[in-house]
Amino acid sequence: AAAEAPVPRVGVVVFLLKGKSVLLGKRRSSIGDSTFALPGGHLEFGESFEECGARELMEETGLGIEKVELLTVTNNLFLEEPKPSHYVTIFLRAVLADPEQVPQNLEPGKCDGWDWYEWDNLPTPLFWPLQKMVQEGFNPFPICSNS
Ligand code: 8DG
Ligand code: MG
Ligand code: MG
Repeated sequence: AAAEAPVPRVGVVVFLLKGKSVLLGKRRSSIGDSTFALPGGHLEFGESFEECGARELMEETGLGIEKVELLTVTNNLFLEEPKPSHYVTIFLRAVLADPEQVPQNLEPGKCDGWDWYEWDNLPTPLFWPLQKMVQEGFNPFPICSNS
């Protein structure tokens, strides 16, 4: 059979916010290997963005999330990869359902481990779709009038 023509896919990723920090993990993937990225994955047939974000968080970190909100969308072409790909990436934010809960690395083949990083002191290198947003001044935290 002929090779499938490539099509854009939908990625759903989550800025999980805790204090001034976000949850990041170093990727183990042909796309963005060894860069720090948000938890998330592929939108499945019939899912809402919020359902997908909560499912991926649970699968990858064991964390339950709440107050899931849509922030923005970016269009990302990964043409340099062995298998060129195109993602429409949906960025959500959320907070921990239980503030005491600790992330687990439930997919060690895909991630070196999860940790909290202060927004003003992010690790390098960031996965480039995230790096680009940071460079453009994007901030996932809710606006706080008394800071
Ligand atoms: P799945 O099988 O669990 O559904 O997918 P996954 O293995 O968890 O997929 P993923 O690569 O983590 O996420 C899907 C795509 O989303 C990824 O290949 C490219 C896009 N994406 C971005 N930015 C980010 C990000 O910060 N984190 C993650 N995880 N994916 C991102 O454009
Ligand atoms: Mg996943
Ligand atoms: Mg993932």
